[in-house]
Amino acid sequence: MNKTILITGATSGIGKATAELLASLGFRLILAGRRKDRLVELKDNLRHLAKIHILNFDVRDKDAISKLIAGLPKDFREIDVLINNAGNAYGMGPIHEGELDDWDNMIDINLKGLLYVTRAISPQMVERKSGHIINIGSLAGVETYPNGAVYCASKHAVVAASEGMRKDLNPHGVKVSTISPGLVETEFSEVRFHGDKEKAASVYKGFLPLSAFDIAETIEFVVTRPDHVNIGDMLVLPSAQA
Ligand code: NDP
Ligand code: 8X3
Repeated sequence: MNKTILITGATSGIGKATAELLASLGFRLILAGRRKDRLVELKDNLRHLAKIHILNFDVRDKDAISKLIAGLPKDFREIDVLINNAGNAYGMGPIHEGELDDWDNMIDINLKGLLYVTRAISPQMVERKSGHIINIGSLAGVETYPNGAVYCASKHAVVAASEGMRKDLNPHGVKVSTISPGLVETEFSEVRFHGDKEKAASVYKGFLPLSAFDIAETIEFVVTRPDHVNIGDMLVLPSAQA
């Protein structure tokens, strides 16, 4: 496939499964995340399938992002598709007991980080009058639940930013899609509960959640539509979740 795709949050969960699936289809991939060892391992595992370049950055680091994007090797410089997937929840509890550092993490990573990466890459898409940005929202960006006010707010903001950027970029020939998953079993809950594996596993007990691969397949569908088709918004739920 003759497209270059940048995936943020490629070291785990949805981003990693998407990297594996898109590599198997031969897309040229730029894989981003903070855990460099995982990026290196992923590149080693996928290099027989596709051209892979890794970028090691924190989405909160706006200076590093613009430098790394500007310094991409020639083969990877023109990014056709940006998948803004990096994100997590930190903590779960009522608003009056919230940890301020957790709130900063969610807003700085899920919202501001997504915006920084978009700001660094969208100008080249506008210039070429072609490109596609896929933002990973959440069911938490469409509804709210108790003890999740700030994560839900960060994801509502992602959905709003995604709609807004679709309007801004539409006249320039750039497509914007939002994919909003329900519960997916990844490292998400382990991060949310600050490494408590037992508590994390309990989130997925008693029903069959989505797998990261389920969302990777959804992303693949959105990426592979013809140029004149844009999947605007997709809400993808496990059958057990209403
Ligand atoms: P994981 O925890 O498995 O993966 C999160 C990814 O985001 C990792 O690759 C991590 O990489 C990356 N990431 C986190 N913080 C940063 C940062 N500051 N800078 C760069 N990369 C970062 O979770 P999921 O795969 O489940 O999550 C992917 C996306 O899907 C998130 O946006 C999440 O909100 C969303 N989502 C998840 C759902 C679920 O139930 N799991 C449901 C709905 C939406 P590293 O730590 O190496 O930087
Ligand atoms: C992740 C899904 O329901 O835990 O966005 O918020 S949920």
